[in-house]
Amino acid sequence: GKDDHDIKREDFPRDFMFGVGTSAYQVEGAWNADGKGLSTWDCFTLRHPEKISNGANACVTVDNYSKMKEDVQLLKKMGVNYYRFSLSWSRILPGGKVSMGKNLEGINHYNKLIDELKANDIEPFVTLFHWDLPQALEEEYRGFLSSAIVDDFVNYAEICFWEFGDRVTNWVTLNEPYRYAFSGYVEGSYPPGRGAKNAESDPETEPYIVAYNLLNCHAATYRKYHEDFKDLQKGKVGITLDTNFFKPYRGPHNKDDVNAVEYAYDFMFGWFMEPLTKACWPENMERFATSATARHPNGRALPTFSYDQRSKLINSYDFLGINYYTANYAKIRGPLAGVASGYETDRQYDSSEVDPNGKPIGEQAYDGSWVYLCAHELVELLLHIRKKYRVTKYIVITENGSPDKNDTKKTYEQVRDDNYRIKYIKKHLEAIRTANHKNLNVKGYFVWSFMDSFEWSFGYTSRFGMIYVDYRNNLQRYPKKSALWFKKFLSIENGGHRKRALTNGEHED
Ligand code: PNW
Repeated sequence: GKDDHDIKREDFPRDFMFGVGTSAYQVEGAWNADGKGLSTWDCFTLRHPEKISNGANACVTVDNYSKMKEDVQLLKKMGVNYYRFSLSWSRILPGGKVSMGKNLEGINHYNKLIDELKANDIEPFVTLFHWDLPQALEEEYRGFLSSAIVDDFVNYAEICFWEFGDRVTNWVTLNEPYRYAFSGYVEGSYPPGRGAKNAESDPETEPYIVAYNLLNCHAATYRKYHEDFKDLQKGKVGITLDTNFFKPYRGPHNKDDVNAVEYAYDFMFGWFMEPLTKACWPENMERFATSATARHPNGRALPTFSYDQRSKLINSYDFLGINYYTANYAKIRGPLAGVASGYETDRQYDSSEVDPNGKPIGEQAYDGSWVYLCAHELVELLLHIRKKYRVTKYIVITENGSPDKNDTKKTYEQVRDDNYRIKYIKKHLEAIRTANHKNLNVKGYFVWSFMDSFEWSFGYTSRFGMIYVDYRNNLQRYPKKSALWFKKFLSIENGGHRKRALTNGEHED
């Protein structure tokens, strides 16, 4: 059949977006160079080294800020036609707000990056916000806990559209608002470190307020682009949501776990997708998050979207970005003992990476990793999304990838033959081919990540790159086997858009 031959470039339309991704805080370094202001991640890693493996930070990381041209050459060699990266808000607006002044050197850096990409036939795919909020806004009004963020976000976005929109036509407003709200305000593992374990915070309301403000930032930015820039710049504005695929723990006949699957979507993907499509919260979220509690004896309520916010939200995306890594089992759970009431107790389900017999849900990247290879589940996820949320706009897989198999090993020799990653990517490309045969309208695929970099809580202990970075020797870059595999897959012989550009010392197999 048409779905079972080895995956080829020709299985995808010529204008399919093939790329790799990074984010500003993870790769740039240059944390205080050329007028950049501090971000919440700069401050958090320095103040809370205990929250990051080995107390690491990304003040320097892989120094993509200075190695920008070299890195664009690596992208070119790889043969990708798109590159996804994010802008550092505090590099452009050091104090977060326009009134505090623009940083022309920061703007200039991104102008150079964008020009360099275009000169090498690579289209920029740009995320406005990949979690690194200007610290000044966190301090002034507690960042996304305040609706004051919306005007500042839109003003920042407007500067980006104004400065870069003549050359950038693919925009993502937010990367993974779910993880931003969950890790920052439930787990407390990301800045601002709030949540159940932080006595000052209110886990019953804060994650929901943050989600509300994130959504309003997104929607207002989308409308701003369509009102003031779209006619001239002709670009697209989307949002990137992260979701796992969920399966009922005890199988499809267990009603409780089938409900748990619903709750899992409602509290992860639907948390953002329902507001974007219906301008309201998922019904189950309304049901479980509005009860009377000790902290809120008169009952607590989810934030309500005003009429104006609703009309901005509905269908406020030209495409839907999805970050897909793995699947989980969902199982129903009763009241939670010993956990502060809030988002975590509201969601009524536990996730599990193994079935009731202890069998893992897919091939695990390495012992202890959260990534399992569950590629066919991506097809099911896309079908589910289309059905449940009636998504008809095109989809871009904005992230998909795996950490190195042997994650404790550090040398190039130990990780260069990344066969697990090659298999992982191949299987997901096959899944996308199948999805498109079912008219699921996937127009792009970005591997996470272009190169090894600062992996948030994991610091430098988890490597997602197709390019290896030697942290012990001058941050030298070397391709892992997957980079060469991807290059071959994308090459002209396979119907790729560009001639092969193999040079000095590189060999194919
Ligand atoms: C995403 N989890 O984050 C981010 O968008 C990237 O910046 C990040 O490097 C990449 O995935 C790989 O982790 C996630 O623990 C972080 O389930 C953690 C999880 C999922 C996504």
